[in-house]
Amino acid sequence: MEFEELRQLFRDVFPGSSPPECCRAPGRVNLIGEHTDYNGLPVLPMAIAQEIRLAFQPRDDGRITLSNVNPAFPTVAFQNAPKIPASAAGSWENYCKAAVQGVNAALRPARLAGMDVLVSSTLPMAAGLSSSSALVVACAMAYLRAVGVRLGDDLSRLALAELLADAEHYVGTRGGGMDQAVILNAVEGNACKIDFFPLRMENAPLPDGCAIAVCDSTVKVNKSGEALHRYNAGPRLCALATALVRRQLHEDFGEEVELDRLGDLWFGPLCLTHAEAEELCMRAVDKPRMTLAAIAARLGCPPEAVRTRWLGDLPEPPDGFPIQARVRHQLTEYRRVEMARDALLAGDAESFGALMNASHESCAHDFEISSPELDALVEAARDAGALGARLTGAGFGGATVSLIYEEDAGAFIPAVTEQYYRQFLRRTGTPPIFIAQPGPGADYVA
Ligand code: NG1
Repeated sequence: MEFEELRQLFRDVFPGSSPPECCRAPGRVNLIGEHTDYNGLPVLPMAIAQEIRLAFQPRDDGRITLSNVNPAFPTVAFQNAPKIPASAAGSWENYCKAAVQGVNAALRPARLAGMDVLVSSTLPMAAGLSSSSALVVACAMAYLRAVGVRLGDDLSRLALAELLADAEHYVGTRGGGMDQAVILNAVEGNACKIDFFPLRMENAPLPDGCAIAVCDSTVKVNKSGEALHRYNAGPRLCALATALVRRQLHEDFGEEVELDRLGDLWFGPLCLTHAEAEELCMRAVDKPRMTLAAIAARLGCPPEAVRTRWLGDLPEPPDGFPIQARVRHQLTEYRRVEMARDALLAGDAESFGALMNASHESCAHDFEISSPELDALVEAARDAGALGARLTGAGFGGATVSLIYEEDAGAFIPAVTEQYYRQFLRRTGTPPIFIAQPGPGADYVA
């Protein structure tokens, strides 16, 4: 829905209101660097043209009413408060609650304002395109207006991205800060390499003539619903790996060494090289699989303590947890992101594509976030001539990204349709593929 129509509709949905303001927040695809952000290791995403659009109007009484032009999302209202009770897992209003509570906690506004909000979207939900973070960002931008904070003047875009990365944990996922960072800071025509703690961004355009083909596997992943536990297994095992590495450092140095996340090996006071970090990690996690009992013995604490502190309800596989493979993915993916950034800066499409392919293999085998559908779709894209193809985002379903020459799109789309959508999914009709160029970040719309 265009903004003009959205403004009109707002006045029907909220009768008696004055003309609303509008803002937009784009979706994103990650080109390389998967499940690395929450470890403090870099990622390389780009914003896309599909976006969440909001019409909104502040109110004085602290009442927040959310309505959606899509009737699948029921209208909800709640009272603003320092601690806002969450709705049932998977409820769409939780993303707005996350944004409002996050801004309240970080900025402590003098008055907890309310707002009426009408949401519309050109961004498919649960397709790995970060519709959830786009909604969080858009709601936060609307709420900033309600509490009189000017984005870019009173609060920088990087600071808002950092605070919203934490705020989104409200919905139960333990994600990193990639999505909020790229959604708020993307620059049209550029992908961006993002580093964390503190947040830093570096822009790089796609190689000449190239575009990203985004193919929806059509397997939906509701990360705040049933897929929550599968997603959180990544952060949980990485946090446990960090504890094992910290233990190893303690043994090596005879004293406690601070290590909050794996990325601190390179960026913290330790400042290790890749080779040193690899050598240390492989000594700390020296078996392909570790049982709960073995992990507890290594950490010097009872198994129940390991469960409570790191694993939660993650079931123990019969042959133990595959922590070594998870760590290997982090180590190799970090290197690939660095090389991918260099390839973009050098305009080297072939190298960038090869790194995307290698990333997919690592996501599939070492991080185990792929699925038969994603593997088949990646293979179809490569067979159709992509320079590189991989799953994008949290995994388990959602979309793939392929680097192609834009002029080849006309041949790429029917070839992938024939191989994946017709054969693998036995579907016909318009294939859920779009060709993307890096889009701009979120903004208010005049
Ligand atoms: P998506 O694909 O939007 O669910 C999630 C996390 C990211 C990152 C990726 C995997 C959130 C909001 N997003 O993204 O931080 O960890 O998975 O690379 O949790």
